[in-house]
Amino acid sequence: MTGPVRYGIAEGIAVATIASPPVNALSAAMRAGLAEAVRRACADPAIRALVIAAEGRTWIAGADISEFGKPPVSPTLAELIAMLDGCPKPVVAAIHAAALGGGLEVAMACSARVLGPKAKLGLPEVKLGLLPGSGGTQRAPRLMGAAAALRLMAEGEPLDAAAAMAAGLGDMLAEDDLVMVATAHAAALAEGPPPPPVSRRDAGLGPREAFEAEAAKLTRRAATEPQVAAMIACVRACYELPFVEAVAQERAAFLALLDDPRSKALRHVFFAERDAAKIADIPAGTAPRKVARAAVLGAGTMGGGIAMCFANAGIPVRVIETDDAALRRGLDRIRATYGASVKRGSLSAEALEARMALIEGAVGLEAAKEADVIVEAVFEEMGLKKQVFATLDRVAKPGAILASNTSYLDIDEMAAATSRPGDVLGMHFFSPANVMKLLEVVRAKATAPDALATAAELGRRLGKVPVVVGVCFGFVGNRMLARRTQQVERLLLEGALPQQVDKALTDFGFRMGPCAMGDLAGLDIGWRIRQATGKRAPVADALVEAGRLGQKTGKGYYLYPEGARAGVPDAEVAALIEAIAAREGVARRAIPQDEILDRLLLPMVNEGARILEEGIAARPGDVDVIWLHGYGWPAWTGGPMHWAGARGLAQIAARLAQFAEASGDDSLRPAPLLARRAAEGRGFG
Ligand code: 3H9
Repeated sequence: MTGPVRYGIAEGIAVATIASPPVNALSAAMRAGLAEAVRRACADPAIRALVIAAEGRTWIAGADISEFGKPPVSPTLAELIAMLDGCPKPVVAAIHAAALGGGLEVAMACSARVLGPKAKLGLPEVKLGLLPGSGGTQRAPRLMGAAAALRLMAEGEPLDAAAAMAAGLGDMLAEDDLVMVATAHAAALAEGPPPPPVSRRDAGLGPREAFEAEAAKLTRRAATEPQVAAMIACVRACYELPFVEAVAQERAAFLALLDDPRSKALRHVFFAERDAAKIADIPAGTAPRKVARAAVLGAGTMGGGIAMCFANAGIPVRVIETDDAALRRGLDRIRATYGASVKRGSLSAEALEARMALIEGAVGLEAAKEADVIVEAVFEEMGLKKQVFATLDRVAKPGAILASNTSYLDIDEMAAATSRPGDVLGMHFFSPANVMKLLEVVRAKATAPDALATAAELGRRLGKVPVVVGVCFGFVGNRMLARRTQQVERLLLEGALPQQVDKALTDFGFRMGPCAMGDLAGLDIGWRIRQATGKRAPVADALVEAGRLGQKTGKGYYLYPEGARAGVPDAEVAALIEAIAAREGVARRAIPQDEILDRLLLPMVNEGARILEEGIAARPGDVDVIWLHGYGWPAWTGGPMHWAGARGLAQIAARLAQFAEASGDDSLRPAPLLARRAAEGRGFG
């Protein structure tokens, strides 16, 4: 048998081996290969049982997500699974790595599962806005109990081999020789009476009360995540409906979810995240440079957070400051941040010490000379940055990556301060750097392809989602954010209050609105940038000038009585805004929430279109990934560019034109790319 499934026979046991790189997804060809193996094993009287094994980094990663929404090709996964379920000879799954989604559903339709030490079993469909759609909601409860199965599906996180054994998903653990052990197990099963198919093991469901208690814990999520509501209903059907009817209910629910815009958006995110890792237009096979040691310049909040990223990834890092006192403060802050994780129970005391042991403090730039990558996180001032880069040019070893963590300054200018601009790029972390997933890798004019590949690979080693962007003021994320910030200011002057602005965004799905966010970060940050760039924001400036810097001073857009983390609206702020509006000659009016939302989001989409047209971002999905991982844009809307496309660019263009008309601000006119795509009836993708 050719194709992705090899068929072999050893001592009366057939072994079907899957090899379909990269992840053994259940493509049409693979389903056909497996179905053929089952048919052949059943038809051959010399065969007593069948083992399904696989090669590669996963056992089966699940259904082929890229086939979703296309016409079904027989044998469908449901047909294959029905064949396995009805197979008169024992079928044993020999699982060496991840069996996810449809992959685990295949395994659960087998008579038994033998796990290798690196096996991982999970049903991650929830993350794609789906539920297991090939009998998983019926078989997992019969193997592990309905309550535990519901938890597995709702969390979407895989169990490792030991946990899967304890849960009842695995029948046997094979420390080594997995296929041999599975073959022996299959032969043993063939000796006795055939094991009942999992579809008939109703005794495994466990008490209904335990399931209902688990379902009750998911009430809140079920209200907003349709896939969670559907999985509760399907698992409940285990108790109420015959297996075949319950599977039909699951199928109908799966198809309905597949069509839901939220699932479409989450599937877009899945591929966009993976595409973002691909760097356009660098020669194929460009090898990244070796990174064994790092240095971070600056032990402030940002520098400290970046140093923690290296230590968390097991990379020794030197944190460099200009004097002992600043260094001490920085190192103390890092220890305190780790200490908080130990208190919360998310880090052990030993791990804290192990990570601190990887972080070494030093004074003076000479200390950066052994590092393979140097990230500067010094004060945002071009003169200082250029000085730092000129010094690094002298001290850094040849081939070291010289990276700036600047949020908006010109990296080309910094590169020009060195004699090795090919080694210079941006690594823009987001605050708090040790937590936020996004890393903008900024490609300057002269950045060498292998330097870029190194930064992107390093980003992944640090557990980040790296996205390559070009040089411009604020790069992608902050450049779009500036459009939103501008609108916040105008909305406040024209009639909205901070709590109304924030509510528009939290109702949309952001965890926090821009005013609460500003208070958390400190309003002085934006103020300092405006001072340096000659811009003004009457309301935000007035708050800072009145000493209202945000949470750290107990008041900003909101009041924070006695160190409270959630702010309360403050009448003083309302009065201040009204006074400034009067001073600026702006007549205030009640602004409906949908207008607030559109005025916050549409100018960002417009800026995203300009960014794409200028080539600052390579793909619309890259812009989405940046907003999802750097700014908390709700994933189930797919990110700004996907969301805009799904809503309809024609409508967005019309709305922007209205805003431009009403405000006299031409920058709100639909960007050429947006206008073109709107006219063509297309999205950005
Ligand atoms: C399902 O099963 C529904 C059923 O219940 C019912 C159906 C009727 N399909 O992540 P990586 C590609 S829903 C298609 O970088 P890693 C991926 O795009 C599915 N393609 O590797 C990438 O392509 P490229 C439930 C897939 O080693 C390449 O493989 N299963 C699929 O870091 C490498 O991926 C899931 O949700 C797929 N299912 O991580 C699991 N999976 O190179 C989804 C991957 O062109 N997958 N690709 O960019 C994962 O979580 C990770 O890929 C995995 C490997 C952990 C497996």
